Amino acid sequence: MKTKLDSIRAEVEKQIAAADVPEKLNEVRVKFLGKKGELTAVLKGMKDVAPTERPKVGQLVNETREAIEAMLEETKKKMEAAVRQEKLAAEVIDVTLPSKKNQVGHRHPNTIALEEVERIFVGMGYEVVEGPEIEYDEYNFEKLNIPADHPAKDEQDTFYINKDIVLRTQTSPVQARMMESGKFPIRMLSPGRVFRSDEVDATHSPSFHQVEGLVVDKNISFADLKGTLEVFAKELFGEETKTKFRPHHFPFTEPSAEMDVSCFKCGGKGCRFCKGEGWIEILGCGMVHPHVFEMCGIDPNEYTGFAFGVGLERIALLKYEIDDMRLLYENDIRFLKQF
Ligand code: 2NL
Repeated sequence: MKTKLDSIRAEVEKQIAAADVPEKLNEVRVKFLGKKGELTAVLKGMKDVAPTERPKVGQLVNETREAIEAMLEETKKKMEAAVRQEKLAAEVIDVTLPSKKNQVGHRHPNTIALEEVERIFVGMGYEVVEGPEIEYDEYNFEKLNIPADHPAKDEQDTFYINKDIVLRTQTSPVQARMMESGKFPIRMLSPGRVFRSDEVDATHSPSFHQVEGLVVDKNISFADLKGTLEVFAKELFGEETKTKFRPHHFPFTEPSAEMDVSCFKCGGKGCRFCKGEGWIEILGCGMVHPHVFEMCGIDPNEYTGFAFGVGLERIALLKYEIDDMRLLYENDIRFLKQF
């Protein structure tokens, strides 16, 4: 009997040593200790053992059972410890490794220029108002005193969705709506994307950005326009900047003017940047045309106002000395990263 038990124990030891996963250990347990297991079979054979021998044999069987259980338990613990160790090893972080380089984004030069323009006018009490890029012909042209036979209305210049709806060619329709609302005074800035049917080159694009400004109140004069735009020019290009207003024509303003600033590169002496002129054209402006007021339901004898329009790309190109507008639209990271 003792040899039989010893051989079972030796066999169990061998099989435990061969087991590599907890499931295999369980198979060993079932095979030897289970209901139909080999050790259980020995126990069942006790009835053939002489009664005087039974306590001794019983004790031997129990000892073997305990020894096998202890072996199984110990091996199971070892396996679990190994799994834990493996998990921990996989989670180890080497804090001395160099970090991955973060690619930090950049604001587009257009955005930088717009935020600068907005900052200046918000500082003078203007509100920023945006509106739709698709507009009624009526708001884009008619209410702005641009008649049906005006060249700007030609299909060569304007994108038509149908005969009544266009891609806005300026942001003034946003301002026309504000005037219609009849709340005064108005001090507003309307930035946004505008569309003109232009061929792409260094200074043209079919889609660009404009910032328009409008002030409407009682007794607004051309002096207010000049003073405001002088402050704007000095804030944008430096305190020493001079301004010059040249007569011009726009259908929506009367009188109209274009404003030049003294070249911020040469201070007005004339250089390559200002093409020897000493002056750089910056924006169009004027006193709101009485017809425009009337079409927006405002009595021009009671209210006056001034308006202006700046090309945002033009400001960005000048300020950051970029010589081709197309660079602003290509979004080449090597370009954008310089601002
Ligand atoms: C330019 C000229 C300008 C305006 C825009 C305007 C708007 C209303 C009434 C009157 Cl609602 N005028 N806007 C006035 C003068 C010039 O833009 O060359 N822009 C790039």
